[in-house]
Amino acid sequence: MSKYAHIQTYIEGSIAVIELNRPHVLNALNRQMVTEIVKAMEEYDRHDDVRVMVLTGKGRAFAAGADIDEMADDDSITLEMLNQFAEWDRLAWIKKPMIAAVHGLALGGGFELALSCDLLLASETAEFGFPEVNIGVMPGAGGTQRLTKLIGKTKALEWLWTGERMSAKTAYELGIVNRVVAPELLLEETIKLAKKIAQQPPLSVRFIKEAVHKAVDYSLYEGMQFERKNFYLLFSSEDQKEGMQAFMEKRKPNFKGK
Ligand code: CO8
Repeated sequence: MSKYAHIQTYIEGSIAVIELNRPHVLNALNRQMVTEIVKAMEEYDRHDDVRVMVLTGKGRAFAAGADIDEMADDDSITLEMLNQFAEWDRLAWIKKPMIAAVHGLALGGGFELALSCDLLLASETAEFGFPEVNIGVMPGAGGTQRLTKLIGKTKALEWLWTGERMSAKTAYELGIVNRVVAPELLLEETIKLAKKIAQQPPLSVRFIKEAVHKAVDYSLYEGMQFERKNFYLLFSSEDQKEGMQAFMEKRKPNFKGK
């Protein structure tokens, strides 16, 4: 029996798959579900056999946002005291690659969850949007920030103010989505990409992720200093010795993540 109520998880080779599992409410994110997602991801982040994580949704949606039923009667002070976003923030500290595989709707908190991942694959039927404005609120789990950093102020404001949904094709053209694939191939293609990344030396993958994330917040010069330190640090790894030795011996490297 699964140890989680609202998600299902499994490991396939070196890939961990986390499925949002409240399809009867289009995977609306209630608080317990967010707790479970963060817990599962943190566990996989420390799991020796896992190199990449894939997040997807069961049923016809990825996630239609935060659970409106749960929060409709909340007041500001309750939300402040709950401090639920502290949990979301922990996703930013996950070191391994996280790939969102989005089919159907990714709205509000569901879109924010997908944007918290490093890569995003969408099926042709996927639609993204921030409809919070339509119900008198606004994104609260990083949506205004992450979308703006990805697509710029003017475009972000239009999507956030109108609450309209964007197609997978538009999300691709805006640079939000890595690839758009046929619905029946979504998970297969995502796992294929995850496996390709999983074959790379894990420490390089990890330090590249860190450095690229710094590029969003740091100046070019600060970012380059950070990059350089990570570059030097990799020369303390066995995988650097193995990778370069294998190149010189004209053989395939055997990376161990050490
Ligand atoms: N919360 C709770 N229940 C939901 C949600 C939701 N966000 N979305 C869908 N459901 C439920 C419906 O109530 C319905 O349940 P029931 O069968 O018991 O009536 C079931 O899912 C199926 O939905 P519909 O019958 O409405 O299906 P449709 O295909 O007709 O419509 C829509 C799909 C367009 C997605 C519609 O359900 C809808 O508009 N949903 C709300 C979308 C929305 O406003 N999302 C934003 C929520 S606010 C938010 O995300 C803030 C983020 C803050 C941070 C996150 C913290 C976790």
